[in-house]
Amino acid sequence: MVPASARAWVEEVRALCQPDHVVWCDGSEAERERLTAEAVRDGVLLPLDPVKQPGSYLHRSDPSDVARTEHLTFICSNTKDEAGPNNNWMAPADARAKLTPLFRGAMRGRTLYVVPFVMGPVGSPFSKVGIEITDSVYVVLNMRIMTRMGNAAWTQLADGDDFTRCLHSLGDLSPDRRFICHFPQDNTIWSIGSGYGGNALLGKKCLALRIASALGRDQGWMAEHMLILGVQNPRGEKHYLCGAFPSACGKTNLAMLVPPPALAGRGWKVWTVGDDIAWLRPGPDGRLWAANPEAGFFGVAPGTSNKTNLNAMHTLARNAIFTNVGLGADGTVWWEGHHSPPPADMVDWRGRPWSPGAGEKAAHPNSRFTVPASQCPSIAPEWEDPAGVPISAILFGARRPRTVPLVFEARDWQHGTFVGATLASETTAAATGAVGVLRRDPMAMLPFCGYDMADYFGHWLRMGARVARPPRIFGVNWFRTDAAGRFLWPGYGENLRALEWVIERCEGRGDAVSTPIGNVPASLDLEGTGLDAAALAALTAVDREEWAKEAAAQADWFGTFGDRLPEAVWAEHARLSAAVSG
Ligand code: O2Y
Ligand code: MN
Repeated sequence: MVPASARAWVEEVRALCQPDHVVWCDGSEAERERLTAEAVRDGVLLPLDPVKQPGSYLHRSDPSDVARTEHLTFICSNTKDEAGPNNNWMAPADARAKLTPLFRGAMRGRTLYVVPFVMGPVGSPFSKVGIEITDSVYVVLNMRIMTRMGNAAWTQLADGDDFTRCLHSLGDLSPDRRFICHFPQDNTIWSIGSGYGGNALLGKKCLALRIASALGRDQGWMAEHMLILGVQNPRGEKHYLCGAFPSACGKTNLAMLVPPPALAGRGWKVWTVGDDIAWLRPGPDGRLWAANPEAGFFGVAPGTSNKTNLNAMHTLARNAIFTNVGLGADGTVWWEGHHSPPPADMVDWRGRPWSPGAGEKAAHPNSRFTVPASQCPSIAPEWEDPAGVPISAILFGARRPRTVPLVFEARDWQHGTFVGATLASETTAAATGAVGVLRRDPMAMLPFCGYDMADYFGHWLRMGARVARPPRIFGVNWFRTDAAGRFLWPGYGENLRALEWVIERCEGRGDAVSTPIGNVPASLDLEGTGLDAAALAALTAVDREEWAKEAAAQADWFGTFGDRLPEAVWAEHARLSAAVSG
């Protein structure tokens, strides 16, 4: 059942890392129970209250290891040019020479787990097989939630060798010996020195975005940092949307949106297909189809509450692994922004006594929950359809207090590619510590594109030409403020009102006003919001002076890509500059 290619690779790694034991994981429930018991015994997982948080555990990562580490993440393509200015680059031979001694003997005294997994619905043409070798039982248990792990991978692989080789070791957890290296030409990832999230669960950002983006470029598909949702209108018709948002822009909340009473009462429903990553391929009908490669959610805990994301709260009510949140004496977890008051006698994410006046946060700002997507009340019945779902629209959203309207429609695919390429978001304290700094993050892919971003824009343009009925592309901004800094838009479930207009436009309806940056709504369904036509005018205003400044900033930034930036992107920029000047 296990192909010779996989056996040979595991043997090679075993000889290098010298573990005491080797365990081939099968993904079964019995195996999950056994590994969980071992993790509890070794203090890797702390069991939570079996009644209040059934089947759930807390993990505390090393305090120096709490987030993705972009400066230690490398694309080891054959040439530096191929990796582009958006990536750290290391020559493949240098990377192997640097990391091989770190892996040598790294698993002595530990167990080497072989984790076969499928990204994407099993048996789907979208899907890809990976094998992660790791010495972290926490990684194994998270991979079981986040991927289709186990024998399904061997079945899909048959006797082939088309799998991503994902090698991970905790090493000594020192940031000085921490490297996350991607070898796109070898379909290989090497990660050492971190046990956290995207650095260690190699199916997620490393495979499903960095490696997959390069595979997609070569094979004619797209790996995108996008949610996928289904919006069902009162006639029962569903449209599927993809959306790219930089961090701290409410992407998970949008993926699990709860319609406000006024729209729910009229029959509007929202379905979740994916919260973070979309793989897109041209379908036989001339449309672009999408699948979620993941099987679970790895969501940010702080700020998640019954008010901001009721569906997420229901999802994580059981069978969850929490990382770096606070813990009460009653065996329940807590984080800043939770709707409940903190439980009594709490310890913080490092296990130190904590009380509300402590002056420090109980949960790390990047603390997480890992839960099966199947537990989400809004999960679409078709979320694992091997065919994927047909995409009507793509949204590019960011946090922009000024300049960018609530929602606007690009003229066509080329213009939409430009809208995505110019995506920029203002930082929040949670993200960086610095507030209000504008960060460019094209298609929200800057940390995740496995090759030169200018070439990636070129790939977008080529893909548009390959589909006869491409999705329409829209910009959205839930965060516009007035002169006093107050939000103009209520956000959360009310964002469905903007999606209603998006869908009308996809159906060839919906009144629009043409502006220099694209079409904005002439009217929106605002019933029950307390907002009027003047509020809509403020939300959709396009100020030429502000846009002239934006175009100048875009030009500076595009300049960093040199000659590789496609002419079509410069043409769109010239068109915008001309439209907003004078
Ligand atoms: O900090 C990490 O390792 C996780 S980053 C992450 C996790 C889930 C979804 N998205 C992201 C992200 O950075 O975009
Ligand atoms: Mn993400």
